[in-house]
Amino acid sequence: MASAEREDNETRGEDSATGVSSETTSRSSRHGTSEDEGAIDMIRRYLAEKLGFYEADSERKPKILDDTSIDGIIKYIEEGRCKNLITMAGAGISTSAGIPDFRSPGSGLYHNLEKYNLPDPQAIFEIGFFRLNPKPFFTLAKELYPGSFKPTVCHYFIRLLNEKGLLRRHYTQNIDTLERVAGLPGEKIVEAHGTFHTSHCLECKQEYSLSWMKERIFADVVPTCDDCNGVVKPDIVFFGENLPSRFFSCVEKDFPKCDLLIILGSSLAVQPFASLIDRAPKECPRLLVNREKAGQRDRLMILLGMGSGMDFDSENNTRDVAWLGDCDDGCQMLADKLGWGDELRKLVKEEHARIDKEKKEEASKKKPEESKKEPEEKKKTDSISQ
Ligand code: CNA
Repeated sequence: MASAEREDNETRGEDSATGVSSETTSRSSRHGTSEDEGAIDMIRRYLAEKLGFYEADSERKPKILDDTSIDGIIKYIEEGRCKNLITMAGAGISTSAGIPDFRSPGSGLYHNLEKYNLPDPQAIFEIGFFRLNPKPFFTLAKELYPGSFKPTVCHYFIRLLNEKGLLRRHYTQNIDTLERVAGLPGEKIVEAHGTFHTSHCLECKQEYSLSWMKERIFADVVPTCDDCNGVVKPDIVFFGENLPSRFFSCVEKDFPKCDLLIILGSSLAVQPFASLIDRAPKECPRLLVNREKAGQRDRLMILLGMGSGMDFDSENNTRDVAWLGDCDDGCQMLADKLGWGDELRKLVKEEHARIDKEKKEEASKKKPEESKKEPEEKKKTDSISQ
C-alpha cells in the first residue's frame, strides 16, 4: 500500500525499518547476561574511541524517564511533561474490529490471498498491477469495506488523549477510516497511506465520494468514471505511488515538538512511515504497544553506540518502553493508570450502541426500497430475455 515499502524491500530485504528483524534482536536480548553486556560495552567504547566518535555516556544520554516501564511513562504524563503527544498507528489497532493486518502469521492478509491468483501478495496493492487488473483489489475492498466495522478500545483511547488536550497529531497507516468513525477530528489525523474517504479517476482525475464508490464496490462492478470511463481508485496509497503531501508538511511541523511518541499496532516495516520514530527529539520518550517488539536498532549500531530505531534493551536506554500485548488491553491499562479507565469503558459502550442503532435504522430504511426495486429489476430482465 505504501509506495516506499517496496523500495525498502528491494534494497534491504524482509527486515524492519532498522534492518534487523525483531526476532533476531529479541532472541539476543533473551540470552544476554550482565557479563555479555559488560563485554559488549567495552567493545563498543573501544571501537567508538578508535573511530573517533566517543562521548562520555552522561553527555550522550541525558536521563529521560526515571523508569523505562509503563509506570515511568505514566509518571512522565502525570508530571505534566507531555503536551504534544504523537500517536503512530498500524493495522494492529484494527484487528480486534475484525480487519486483518498484513503480516500476522495465519490471520494476516498476506497469508490469505491465494484465491485472488496473484503473482505475489503485494501485487493486490501495486499500482502497476491494479492498472492491468483492478478486479482483485475491488473484491478485497468489498470484504474489508470501511463502515462495516466498529472502532476499537484503542481508537477511543486516542480520542480521549485528544479530549484531554494531550494529542498533537495521530499518524495512521490504516485506510479503514476507523479513527474518523471514533470521533477524532480530521485535522488531528494524518492518513499517511491515504483513505477510502474520496476516490479519483486514474485518467481524468475526476473526484468521487465514498457513497459513490461504496455503491459500485457492493454491486461487484469495477468502478469506472462517468465522464471518461477510466477506472476509479480510492485515494489509498498503493506501492509505486507517493504519500499525500499533508504527511510531509505535518511531519515537519509536528515531530520537532513531540514530547511523547506512542506507537500502536505496527510492525514498523513500511517506509517512510517507520522512520518517523527517529524524527522525535532525542529527549522524547517512545512507547511501543504491540504484540511484538518492532523498529529496533541494528545490533551493530547498538554495539557502536550509534544509529537509529528503538533501543528497548540496552543499559543506556532511558526513553524507549515496549509493552507487549494487545492494543486494546494496553490502552485500557494506560487509561486505568491515568484515572480515565471508566470514562473509556463508558465511551466505547455508548459509541458502539450508537453505531449499532444507526446501522439498524439504515438497514430498515433500505429494506422497503429494495423490495420496491425488485419487480422493476425483474421486469427489465424479463424484457431482455424475451
Ligand atoms: P503489519 O505489518 O501487518 O503489522 C501489524 C503489527 O500489529 C504486527 O506487529 C502485529 O504483531 C501487530 N498486531 C496485530 N494485531 C494486534 C493487536 N490486536 N494488538 C497489538 N498488536 C497487534 O501492519 P502495519 O500497519 O505495520 O503495516 C503497514 C501497512 C498495513 C500499511 O500499508 C497499511 O495500509 C496496511 N494495512 C492496513 C489495514 C487497515 O487499514 N486496517 C489493514 C491491513 C493492512
